[in-house]
Amino acid sequence: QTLPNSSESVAEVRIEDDRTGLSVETLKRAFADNLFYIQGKFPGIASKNDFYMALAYTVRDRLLRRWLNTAETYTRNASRTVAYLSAEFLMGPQLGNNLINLGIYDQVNQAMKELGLDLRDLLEEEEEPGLGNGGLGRLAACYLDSLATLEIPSLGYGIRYEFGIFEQDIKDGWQVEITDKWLSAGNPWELPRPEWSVEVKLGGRTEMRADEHGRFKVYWLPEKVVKGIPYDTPILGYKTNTANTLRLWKAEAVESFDFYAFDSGDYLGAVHQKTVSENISKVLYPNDNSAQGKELRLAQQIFFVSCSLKDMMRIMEQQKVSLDQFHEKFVIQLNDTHPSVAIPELMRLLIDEHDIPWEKAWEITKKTFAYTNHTLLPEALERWPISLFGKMLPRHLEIIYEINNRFLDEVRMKFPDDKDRLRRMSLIDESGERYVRMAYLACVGSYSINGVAALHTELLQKDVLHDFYEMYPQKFNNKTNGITPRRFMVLSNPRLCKLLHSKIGDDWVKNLYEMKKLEAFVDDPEFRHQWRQMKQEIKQDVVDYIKETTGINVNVNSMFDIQAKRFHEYKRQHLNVLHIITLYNRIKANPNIDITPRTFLFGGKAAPGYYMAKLIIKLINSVGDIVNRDPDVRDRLKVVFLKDFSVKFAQRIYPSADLSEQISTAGKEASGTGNMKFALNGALTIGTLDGANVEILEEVGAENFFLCGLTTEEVYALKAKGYKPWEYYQKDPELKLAIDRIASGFFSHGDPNLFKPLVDHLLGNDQYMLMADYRSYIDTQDRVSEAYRDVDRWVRMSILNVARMGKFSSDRSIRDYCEDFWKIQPVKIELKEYVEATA
Ligand code: GFP
Repeated sequence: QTLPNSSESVAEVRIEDDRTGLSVETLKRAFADNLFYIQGKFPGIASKNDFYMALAYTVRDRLLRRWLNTAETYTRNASRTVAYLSAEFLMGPQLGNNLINLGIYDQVNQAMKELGLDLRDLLEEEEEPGLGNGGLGRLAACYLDSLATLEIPSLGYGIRYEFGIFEQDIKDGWQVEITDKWLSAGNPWELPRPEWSVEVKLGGRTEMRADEHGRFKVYWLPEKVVKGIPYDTPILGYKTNTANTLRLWKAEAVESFDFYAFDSGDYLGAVHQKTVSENISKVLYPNDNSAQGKELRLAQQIFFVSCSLKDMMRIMEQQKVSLDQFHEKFVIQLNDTHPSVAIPELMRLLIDEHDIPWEKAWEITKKTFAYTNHTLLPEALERWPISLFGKMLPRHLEIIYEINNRFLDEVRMKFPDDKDRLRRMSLIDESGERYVRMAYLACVGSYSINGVAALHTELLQKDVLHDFYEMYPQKFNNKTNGITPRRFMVLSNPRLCKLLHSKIGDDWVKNLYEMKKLEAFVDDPEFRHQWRQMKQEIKQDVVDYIKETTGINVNVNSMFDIQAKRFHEYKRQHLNVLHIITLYNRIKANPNIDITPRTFLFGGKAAPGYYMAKLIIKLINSVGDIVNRDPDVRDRLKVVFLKDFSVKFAQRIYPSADLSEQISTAGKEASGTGNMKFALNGALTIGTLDGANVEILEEVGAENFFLCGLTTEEVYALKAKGYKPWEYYQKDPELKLAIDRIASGFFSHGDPNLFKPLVDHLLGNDQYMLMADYRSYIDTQDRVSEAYRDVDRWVRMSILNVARMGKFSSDRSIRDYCEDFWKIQPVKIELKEYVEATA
């Protein structure tokens, strides 16, 4: 398949050598060379992984030239830089994306063909770095792509987890977690930079003593020191010469062996220290939206934050920028509160290690940080027990106390005689066990605070951070999330791209608003026919994939109704299940009923400790077992759970969707980004007025969106009035029957206990208000079914959805960040033949 404009390379290359050349011949030579010299194999004995590695190195060589030119330019200009600090980067496979961004997908495809290999097989071979849980980590990855594409100097800083998000298997309908081993076959994309290692202190105590000038200073006497080693991955922009850096830190012991212990015969003791240190970057916490206050997690946070800040200081020294100018050289974006301990850490570095007075250090700090909030769920807001925090970071706790004292003075001044406000806003929660409130620390220490969709920002201001909004209204702003059309369209949906290319060219890849031009073709019957044809082909691929992986036969003409995202009660996959059961019940009551055939596809992982989410997965599989086998259903409904949702998986599945399920309880989903990926690929959305759904609806038009459920105000009002889920159940016979079927054990081999916790929840307090939204959801689904039967109307709506998605490119988001408060300009990278070899 031809990708848009892919024969055009990013830049003219003057010397066509084996490390830089982009022609099919050179690529073939380079590939053979890498197979031989790096993998040490000849084709006859090479494994698929060897071929993948040889190709990856071939591509990496081509990135390096751009990467070094970029680094050299930034160094020479001492360019202002965005440092994006994130505990998660859910990058997805690198090879395909790099081929797209380099503009050599077709050449490589051809080269592989001539060598008797299939590029698609090699792309499949890549183990993706799953260094994130879901939306937050994937957003960080989209933003890196856009930063490079927009030629903005930037560095992503995070943790090089040895084990990323677990692999999900399904056994007897239940989720089973398997350790991820993404590094086991080697990672061709990274370069270790041991020479830039730094040390991070942990634990111990502080002490006040005089320095050599007789001035009293605080000294931190740590209990332990860990080494951080940076591993760099180039992040190439789409058809630019800019290749920025993702720098991930690996933890190691300062000394691999404790020689004293070793000499005295305690071999295990000697390696113990090494193990303890390395644990810090061992594994990603597979949490979503719950903050657990675990010691190792705090260690991970201070570890990568401290490494990154010291790295920035090293860069400044190298570029001869004075530390007073920290905030001019760097803007640090905090991706949620996970890296917010950077605020006291920067203060500590400036004051304790560089003798900058408090006031000055605080000025610099406040002008450096910007904070993005990603959630409204109270249980997701990080707070650390003082006892744990003080034990691990005694100096930081002192600094936080001092920040808090000065901050509360400010509050007192602005709101005199308001004791309750002081209590509410204190960085220390003293209502019971004492905690440090990290979101509040982030608000006080940053000059900008943003939500990730308009509604979310509004709710932050009204509710979760209301006091801070009253205190610092000027800091608050909205930055609606976006997604990169490179990965989630060009790479993942070549069929649609080809069709778009034939009508509107491909300027949309860099300017998604260009998609608007599609509207001109919506009335063209031939185009609509092609659109439908294309969709069928994509769906057929997924039908084959489902058959191959699950053995289930799926009807390609059925509506593909997909909900793919993390499992969480607020996302309400179980509301979707109630719809499936309702349709099933209608068939059971009347086997000849005229029903629009649907295939319900689910994908997503549940946090290993989140019982209810895991039970919902089991419910889906149990309902599927019955529905898929019941002869009365006559294949009109199919339920498929596709295991191990990942970026790779997402790329395969989004293009096939007819309907995208975005049905969170209003006010709970901060933004959502899956909603954007589906719509950009031509799915219609059934959704609540939540997160970015609100803006998607605004853009595509209410007539092209299936809206359902309560609004945020209605949710609040209903809760205030006293919500009684039981009454909805009693009043609605379809709802009652659906719940009764689950409760009776119909889907659990007669066992009424299996799903009892779920049923009790729904009829008891139903925190996420499924009972209240059920009827609206079902009626809307009935409208969806009807609309789907009108093929022409459906295709029109699908085209218009794609055409109107311009706003949701991550390029737009990044541009907004740059213009509004990063205050940073693009820097053009000229591709020189050589980067100076001498200093
Ligand atoms: C969180 C929020 C989402 C939001 C993303 C990115 O996602 O609504 O779209 O962050 O801002 F919940 P998770 O990391 O929880 O998936």
